[in-house]
Amino acid sequence: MQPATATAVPQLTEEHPNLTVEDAYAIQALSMERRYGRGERRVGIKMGLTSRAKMQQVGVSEAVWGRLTSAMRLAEGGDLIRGRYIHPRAEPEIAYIMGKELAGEVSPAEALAAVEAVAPAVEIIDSRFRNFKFTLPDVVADNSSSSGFILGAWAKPDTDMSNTGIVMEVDGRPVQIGSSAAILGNPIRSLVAAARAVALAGERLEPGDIVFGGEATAAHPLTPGEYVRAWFQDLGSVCFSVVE
Ligand code: OOG
Ligand code: MG
Repeated sequence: MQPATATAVPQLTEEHPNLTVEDAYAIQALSMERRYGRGERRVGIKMGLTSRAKMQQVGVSEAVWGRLTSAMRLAEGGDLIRGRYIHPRAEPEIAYIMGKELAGEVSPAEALAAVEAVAPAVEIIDSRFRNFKFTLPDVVADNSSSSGFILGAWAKPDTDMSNTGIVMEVDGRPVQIGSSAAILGNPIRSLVAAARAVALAGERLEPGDIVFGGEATAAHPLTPGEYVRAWFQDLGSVCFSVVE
């Protein structure tokens, strides 16, 4: 999560080695309450570590989730100000917007029926922990590293998203290539997992909520001067520039 001072802190588990994942979700919920108190609105949720490439990149083997707020949204085609972050990374992701409520145990077909539209998207992750290093409870307490998001144009969810090709380019050069099939075999399973996760926290996905499914490749560390564009087969692209 983007700290006001953009300063890294030691991992929570260094001082509290017995911190559980359950404790960590309680910490996440409390820190989100603070943000809502400062005027930010919850606009949806993000799933993370839903692909093997990501699990390997960070050395954690369980899917996680976090909350997206209104303050995290960056304009499509706009600038990301590097100095506001600690060590930001970009992840191309498929985003869903809900047309109906969804919570609890649902099938992939029920999850898809609750989707209003899908969009190409990029999530900006920026771990609050030094060197982007964390254990599972650390990352969960840190809102699963979520720090920003950029949405492209919404499309009807009738396109088959089970094996969508994804290319992330920097200055026209591909830096990550993947397929949405890497997300739990089919990204709709991420929405199924999201419905279960929010219900366990006593929340639900409401119409208008945005859900980020998690990324299919490893994340790209951002440097000022870069122009980043993520392409998604059948969905188009989403872009932004990194400035000092
Ligand atoms: C944890 C968040 C992972 C994803 O899409 O897999 C995530 C991290 O890598 O810092 O957002
Ligand atoms: Mg992500």
